Amino acid sequence: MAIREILEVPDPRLKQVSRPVETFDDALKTLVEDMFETMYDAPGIGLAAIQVGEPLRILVIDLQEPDEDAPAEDCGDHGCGHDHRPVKKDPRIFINPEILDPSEDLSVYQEGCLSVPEIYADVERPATIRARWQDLDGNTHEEDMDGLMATCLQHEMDHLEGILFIDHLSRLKRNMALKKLEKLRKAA
Ligand code: GNR
Ligand code: NI
Repeated sequence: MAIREILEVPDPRLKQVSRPVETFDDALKTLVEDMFETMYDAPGIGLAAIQVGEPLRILVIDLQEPDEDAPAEDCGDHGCGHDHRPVKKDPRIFINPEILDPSEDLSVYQEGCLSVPEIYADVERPATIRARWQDLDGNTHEEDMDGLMATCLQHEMDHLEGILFIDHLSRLKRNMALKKLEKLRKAA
């Protein structure tokens, strides 16, 4: 297992169209493990293989939402007043994913991207989708998705086509975001 370097804009590799996975072998399992390790370390809720430089149609997602069944953990002495509910671990793997019948109604979500660090902007996408994908053994699955899962899967699927969330913004807003990122980098 290894944490891999995450490519950032304006790396031209992020614009590549990724190719389908054809061999479901141990090398694929190792890449998926590395992707999870890289995503959790970042931390992020999703990652496409091209973000670690592999132009293959592979996504990993873990929304890391609070576990509603678990009791809130005691803050102990530090008494910060936050609800320290443990997150529910839900690692999901999507190989050669497709989107079927996206809804006409849209939902807006403030998105971010590990390849466009520290920039956040509202993006409108179909609110619900049906997804089809393969698992590590090559078996096919289908599922209806909504909420953050639908948003995140569409964000990740965009990466497979070389599209970033800032490409959904007006040219003005995209240029403003890229300028801000440049400025943040210079300050660092
Ligand atoms: O960590 C991430 N958060 C996020 C928030 C809203 C919509 C999409 C995402 S995905 C992003 C990780 C990432 O860049 N995946 O490609
Ligand atoms: Ni992203």
